[in-house]
Order: sequence, then structure tokens, then C-alpha cells
Amino acid sequence: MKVVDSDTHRLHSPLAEVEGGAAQSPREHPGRVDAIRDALKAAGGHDFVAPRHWGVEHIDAVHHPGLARFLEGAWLQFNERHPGTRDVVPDVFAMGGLRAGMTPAAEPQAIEGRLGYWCFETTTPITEGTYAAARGSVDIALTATALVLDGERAAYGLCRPPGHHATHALYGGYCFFNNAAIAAHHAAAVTGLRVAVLDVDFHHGNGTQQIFYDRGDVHYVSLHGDPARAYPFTVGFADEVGVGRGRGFNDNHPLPARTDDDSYLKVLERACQQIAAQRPGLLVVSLGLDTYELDPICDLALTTKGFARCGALVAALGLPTVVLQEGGYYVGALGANAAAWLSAF
Ligand code: SP5
Ligand code: ZN
Repeated sequence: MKVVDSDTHRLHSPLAEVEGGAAQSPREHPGRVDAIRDALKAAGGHDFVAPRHWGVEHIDAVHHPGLARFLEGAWLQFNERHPGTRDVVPDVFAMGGLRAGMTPAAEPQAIEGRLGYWCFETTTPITEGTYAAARGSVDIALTATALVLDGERAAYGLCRPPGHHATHALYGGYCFFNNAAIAAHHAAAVTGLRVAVLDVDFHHGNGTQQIFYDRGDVHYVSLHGDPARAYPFTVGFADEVGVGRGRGFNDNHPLPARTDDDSYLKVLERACQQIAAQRPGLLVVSLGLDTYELDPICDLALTTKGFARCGALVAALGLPTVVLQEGGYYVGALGANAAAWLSAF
């Protein structure tokens, strides 16, 4: 399979993630890409290609244009007021309830306010190179998409930072720009065909769902830890089916803790049936590998062999397929799991 990757992601490497009231060593770090790249090179049969550069208009087509403008200047603006800050993290959030019953908030002027206006949580620091890295991740996603639009049966984008938690106007969950949503929108716009997004990351892709919730041209289907117990907690329930033209084009499959290969594959088969029923022309897979049995921040129980079965099942849809990397935090098996999924596909 064609694999699109680059080193630009290294520009995003925060010192810490603030979680549970404490600064912790980042789970989402550059070593994740090294592990996957090394395993794919060792497995063989993959053809590595560099991404090309894509304009910001592809990001603005899916996100509020203010999000990219903000991320581009945020680190510098914060450091003008607080010199020497390495990792920039919001501490005041522009929650809707602050102005309940009044006109909605305008974007604040002060950088401390802007941070809490564009961000929804504390584990996603902005460093000096974060914007460049996030743009590079989008370049990888769009290059992989272009390969498939040009006739490849499938392509894999080794995206980092990941994307599926980023909403129209918010970043968070280790995600800045929604790579999968940008790819799916681009494919739908270029081909005029319906696009399906199959999101198998452990966490619900709240951003992707939100971006396409009122659209009938992009069908979002997700398997994930039940938000009753799992991040992102407020989105991802089974009764969320889309609105307006998007009604019937959103399918959520919340799963219980310790779901194993056999149980997971039954649900994945159902998800694939839902995708096939809408007759899409192209598939985007948000490939999170944090459903692995040893993942340190998740609680499903897939095995490396299970990932191979998943890759084979998704391939059986027979659709042109763009596979984009999302999460996966047990680095000791991350490469083997990616290789198993992609080789079986
Ligand atoms: C792309 C992606 O996978 N983003 C995930 C962001 C999840 N961040 C919060 C995780 C909270 C985990 N707390 C786990 C405690 C386990 N002992
Ligand atoms: Zn995840």
C-alpha cells in the first residue's frame, strides 16, 4: 500500500499534558510515528511517499476560518505577554453558560481568552511548531486522498497530530485540524459522490460527527468506548443519528469495557453493512489503534490478530479507501498493530 509520511510532526512535541489535575508525560508523542514507520518498513510491501503542500483553504472549507488564524499566531501572541512559555495551555474556557441569556461571546481580544474560546480541554498544548505540524498532518491526509482519487485502491496517511476530536471551531483531544473530515469533504467535493467515514479509534470522533451532522453527503459511522464512561463524555451516544439532510447519516456504536475481538468484529460487521447500504463512492477510515488490549488510557481488548481481522473486513467493502492514523498509545505494539491492519487490508 502507498504510505504517506513526513517528519514535520516532530515540530509538535509538548513537554506535558495536563490531565487529572496534573502535568503528565505526553501519551501523544513523536515516538508513535517512529514505531509505526519502523514496523511498516520491516513488514515490507509498502511504498513510502512524501506529502505535497496543500493550501489553508482546504482547512477553512471544514473548520471555522478563525481556528487556523488563531493556531497560526497563538504561540507567539502568548509569548509576547508571557515570555519563555514553552507549552501554551488554556486555563479559562469560554463556556456558553457564562453568557446564557445574553448575546453569544465574540472572540476575546486577549490571548488568554482566545485560548479558551478555541479550545475545549487541557491535554492539547500549543508549542512553537504546533501549527506547522498540524498543517503537515493535513498535507498527509490530503495527499493520501489524492492518491486514491487518482486511482489507488487504498492509501495510508501516517497522520500526527491526530484529528478526529477537532470540531468546526474547537481544538482538543490531541487534535488541531480534523484530518479525516478535511479528507472526506475534499473527496466529496471533487467527486460529487457520497463518502463514508468509518471511525474505529477507541474514542468517539466527536469532531467528525459534529462537522457532518447536518450533511447527507458524508456518512459518519463510529465504534468506540461508551461515552457514559469514556472520553469525550458528551458526544457519541447511540441516539445521535444526524439532523436535517444528515438524518440517517450518523451511526454510533458505543461499546462496553473489555470488548474482545469476536464481539468487536460483530459490531464492525454491522457498521460495514450500514456503510454499504448508503452506497458510498469512497471510504475514509479513522484508524485509531487505542482499542488494543494493553492501551494505557483506554479499556477495550482487541489483539494484534484482531486488528488483522478488522482490516480484512473493511477491505471486503470493496471501496476506494483512505486510511488515516488517529490514536494508539501502547507504543510497544503500535507498529505491529498498524502493520497487521494494513497488511490484512
Ligand atoms: C486521538 C485520540 O485518541 N485522542 C484521545 C484523547 C483522550 N484524552 C483523554 C484520555 C483520558 C484518559 N484517562 C485515562 C486514565 C487511565 N488510567
Ligand atoms: Zn483515541
